[in-house]
Amino acid sequence: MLSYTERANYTINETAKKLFLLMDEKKTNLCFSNDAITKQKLLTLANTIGPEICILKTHIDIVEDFDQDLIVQLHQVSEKHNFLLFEDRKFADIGNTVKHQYKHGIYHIADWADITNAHILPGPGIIEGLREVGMNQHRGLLLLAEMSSVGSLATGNYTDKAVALAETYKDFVIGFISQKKLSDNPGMIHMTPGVKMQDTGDTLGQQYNTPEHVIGKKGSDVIIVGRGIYEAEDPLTAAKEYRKQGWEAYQTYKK
Ligand code: 5BU
Repeated sequence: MLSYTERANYTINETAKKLFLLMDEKKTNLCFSNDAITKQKLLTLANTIGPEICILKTHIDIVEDFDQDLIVQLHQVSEKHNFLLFEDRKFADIGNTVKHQYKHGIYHIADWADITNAHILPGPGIIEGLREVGMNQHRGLLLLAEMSSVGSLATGNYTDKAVALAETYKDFVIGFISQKKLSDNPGMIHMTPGVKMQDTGDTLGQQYNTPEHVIGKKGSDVIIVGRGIYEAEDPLTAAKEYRKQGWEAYQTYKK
């Protein structure tokens, strides 16, 4: 396998290139899922965990006191600690609608999120709609090829279709949310949620694997960790541990 830096040469998408280089430069393949529901909590966590991560993932629509200042501050924190912003919006409508959801409304996701993601259920039009907005702003899109939850319907042919669609739109699609490596194209990035060291799942269908399993055995690139970090007694110490394990797993896998 190649290093992340070498893999930057296999993508034409600027955000993907930036991410690959940033991962090697900062030596981290950890994405922190910052699922805080208040502005203060979200920013405090972003500042604390920021030095350990390559990406901060948000669900901006769960923040009760959302305002434009949150975006300004989030952007500042991302510059200070050098990580990318990923809004886990999971778009799922027809092209014309997602275009508006991405660009307009309260959140203006395309204006600040380097990366967002989409289901492929509606077919290629969803990618084309998002691409019309995102390409101008040098953004990247991840396709939801698999999910971490029990009984997920994103399997088999559906997953294969996501891989094929990614190749068709590789100027904008930078990779996948998946549970394992799916594409042989080194320019495609695989990000995996459902990562926690202690538990095997929660009461609502989430299923967990370890960083070593996800990166070292399944060949993914980026671990996405939420509660494993922000519910830990000491979130920073936990983040450092996930970072270490994720990084070491890729170095071993790469050989
Ligand atoms: P957790 O606290 O580490 O379980 O949070 C996982 C995060 O990843 C959470 O924000 C989910 O919305 C997100 N997620 C997921 O858990 N599983 C999936 O298949 C996808 C996203 Br796609």
